[in-house]
Amino acid sequence: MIEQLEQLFEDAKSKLTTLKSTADLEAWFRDTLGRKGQLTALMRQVGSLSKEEKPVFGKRANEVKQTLQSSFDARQTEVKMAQLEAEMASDALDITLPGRRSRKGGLHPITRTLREIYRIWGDMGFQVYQSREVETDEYNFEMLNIPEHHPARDMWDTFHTTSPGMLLRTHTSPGQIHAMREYHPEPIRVILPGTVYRYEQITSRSECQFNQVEGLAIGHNISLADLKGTLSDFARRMFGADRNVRFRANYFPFTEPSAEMDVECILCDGDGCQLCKHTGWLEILGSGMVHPNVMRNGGYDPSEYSGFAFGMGVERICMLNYGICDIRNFWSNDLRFLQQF
Ligand code: 2NL
Repeated sequence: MIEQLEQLFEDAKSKLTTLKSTADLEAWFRDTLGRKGQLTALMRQVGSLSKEEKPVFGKRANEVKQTLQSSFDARQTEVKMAQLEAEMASDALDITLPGRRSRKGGLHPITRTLREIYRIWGDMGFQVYQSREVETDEYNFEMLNIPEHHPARDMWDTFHTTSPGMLLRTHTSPGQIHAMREYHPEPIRVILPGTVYRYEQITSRSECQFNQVEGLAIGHNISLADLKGTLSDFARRMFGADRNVRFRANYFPFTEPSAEMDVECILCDGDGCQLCKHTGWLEILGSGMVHPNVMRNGGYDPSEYSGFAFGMGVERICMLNYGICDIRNFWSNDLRFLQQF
């Protein structure tokens, strides 16, 4: 029986070295070391041996079992490694292939125009002040010298919310009141960019949502000359150094006096064309000296302080700059339009 054991040992050992798959290895284990395997069967016959043979056989059988088990473990590791290497070789990435170029996005034309405006006002010492889009009636109208039932209210068609007194800002001016109340009694130089909302008919020239940049300068001895000089400088930086500007008297409830600023038509240089409706001028912004009532509402004493304010429509300026003829292009997400920028 000891010869049978040695024979089994030799056969199993040599077979093990020929196995190349995990399935074959599992089969070998079942046949040899498993509960119903040959070695187990042989060891069960130990009872038929003589008293002297038993311990010799038992000791050898255990040695054989342990040796086979560790040979099996080693072979199993070898086979798994070989499999892994084969997989890696066949699935290997070819790092010499050319990469896929990622598609570059572009900035929205309104973003470009806004950044241009920020840069120019930033160079002139104005910082960006941002504030909420949902406002109270008080900040959007009352504090700006636009009382209820006053005909001036009709200048802004308003989206009201279901909360009484809460609305979508019709201009960024309420932000100016927030800025004044935050900074008084310090001097102020801010611009206020942002989306504003008006409940009106949508056409090629007006949407119910658009962007505005307003500005505010408050301090001692700020005069209409400062307004004209600063806004003319802005126009030159924005539209070209040799472009003329003109101011026309106008009315806004929050400024007194008020004026609109035009620049010479950027298409025909003032000769008259379709863009400027043959006037030679393009209207760019509204402005004025801050009304004493508004000054007081912001916390400044109008006998000590004065200031000027202005407001411009970003879409309008962008349309003039790029020759865009329909404002609805901006927010309709048509890539054929957007990819031109
Ligand atoms: C326009 C005209 C303007 C202002 C906005 C303003 C705000 C305060 C006080 C005084 Cl808190 N003024 N803002 C002043 C004049 C004109 O906007 O046509 N915007 C598109």
